Amino acid sequence: MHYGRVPRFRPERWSLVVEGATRDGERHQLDYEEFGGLPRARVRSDLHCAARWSVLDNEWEGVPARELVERHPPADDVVAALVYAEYGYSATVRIEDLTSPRTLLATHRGGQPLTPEHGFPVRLVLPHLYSWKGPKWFRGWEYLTEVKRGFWEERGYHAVGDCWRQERYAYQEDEAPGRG
Ligand SMILES: Nc1nc2c(c(=O)[nH]1)N[C@H]1C(S)=C(S)[C@@H](COP(=O)(O)O)O[C@H]1N2
Ligand SMILES: [Mo]
Repeated sequence: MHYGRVPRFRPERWSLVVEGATRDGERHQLDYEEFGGLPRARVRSDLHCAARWSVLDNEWEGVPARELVERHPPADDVVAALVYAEYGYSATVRIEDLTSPRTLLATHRGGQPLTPEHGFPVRLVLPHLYSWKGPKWFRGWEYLTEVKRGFWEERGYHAVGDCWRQERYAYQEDEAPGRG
């Protein structure tokens, strides 16, 4: 389930980017080989689409997002990140959600590399958030000092998107003071 075409993977042109309000003020870029050298982990989780379907019990494998946050940390006043994919798909996530120990830059599901339709080579998996927060064909993030809304957040979806709180729509953002 996604908007638009499945992008073709070209390893020589691919990179992961950490930009925006980084602590050192620099834009950081990792090529495919450097990404392949990062520490890896496995996470078992369900995928919950806000349109009320789920794919239960996925065995994800990849690089914990916090590995990349630790390498290229945000400035002190950063509140969120705009995580993005090929073709401009993006989503707003809080820094604490990005650095959750279960948040993964997933390359494999069920022991197999991701298929092109499901995000190859990398998709972001945030198990406790609705799955629109996790771009397939993931390419990086921009650290934000003020919340900027991503693809679905601009179209009326929730800035946080916690699936256990059923945070689907933007109008719910006022219901939990201090969140979003
Ligand atoms: N790049 C990109 N990633 C995306 C989307 C998209 O449209 N583009 N859709 C999201 C939504 S709404 C869902 S429910 C899941 C679907 O993942 P699946 O196709 O692996 O089931 O991908 C998410 N990641
Ligand atoms: Mo979705």
